[in-house]
Amino acid sequence: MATFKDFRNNVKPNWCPGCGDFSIQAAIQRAAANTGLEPEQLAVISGIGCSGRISGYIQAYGLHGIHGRALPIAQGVKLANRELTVIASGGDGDGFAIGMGHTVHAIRRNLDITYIVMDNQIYGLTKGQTSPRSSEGFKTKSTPEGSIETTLSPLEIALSAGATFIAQSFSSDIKQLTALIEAGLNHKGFSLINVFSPCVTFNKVNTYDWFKEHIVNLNEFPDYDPSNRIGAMTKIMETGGLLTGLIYQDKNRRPYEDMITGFRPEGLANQEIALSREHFDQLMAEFK
Ligand SMILES: Cc1ncc(C[n+]2csc(CCOP(=O)(O)OP(=O)(O)O)c2C)c(N)n1
Ligand code: SF4
Repeated sequence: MATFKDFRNNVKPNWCPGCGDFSIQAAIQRAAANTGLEPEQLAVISGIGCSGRISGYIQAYGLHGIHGRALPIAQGVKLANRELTVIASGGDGDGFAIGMGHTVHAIRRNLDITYIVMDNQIYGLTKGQTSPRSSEGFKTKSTPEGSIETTLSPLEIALSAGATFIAQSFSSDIKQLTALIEAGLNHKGFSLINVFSPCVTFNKVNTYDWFKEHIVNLNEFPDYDPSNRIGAMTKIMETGGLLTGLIYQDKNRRPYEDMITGFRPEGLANQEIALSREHFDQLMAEFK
């Protein structure tokens, strides 16, 4: 059986020392091993951004895609080979700015994919511009006088869009993060896991200390019920979206791929897809 070390490759991440993304990489590797996966059973599909590099740092199938397009690619991979476990990953810019349309529809489509957003509340790769996750008043090169836009709440949007699994974590809490990724991998449907992942180089506001001070762990509420959708929305709003833990899960809705009629359970790679002579002649006859 594979251990987390089997999900390591020999590519050295070029993230800045201290970047939150390192812990997310480690948590994915641990969660994959804990759920009994082998590297060849996993595909990690990422967008573009510092965070998007993650697909190159995990020993598994992988694709470093296009900015904002991790989810369309990941959904295609899952539909083509439902035997693969598919993780999509990228930054808050990738998923909640340019890719937001895909995110909302992937959530409501509910294919069995785990989507891990590395949320540093800034555009890291392009050297520090304001993202939809940046706070009002946030000063960067793109908003030198402070952002005058409202901060996007992806958790509220996900819940409204019909999400079946929503969790949030912090890259420093690797124990909680690993457990939530495991829960996402085990969930039959689309799992959104938003992870606060400090950008130590460009975001001097939302630092490790800032998150430690502001995060509200759902463990503090022993009566919290993640199957209660209204309760989940209330808690997200009450905490200003800064809660961590399993926020919402609907175990009853079936994933998209289970509901498509005529969709064969075995992956394309294992199907006999060559046309028989008879079938080929039938098709050709239609063009005569
Ligand atoms: C279509 C397209 N538009 C814009 C860019 C430029 N670009 C690359 S990464 C990025 C944003 C990076 O921020 P985020 O997705 O949050 O990831 P991070 O680098 O912070 O991990 C942008 C705007 C691009 N590569 N492709
Ligand atoms: S610029 Fe920020 S997000 Fe990018 S690697 Fe460095 S610390 Fe991480």
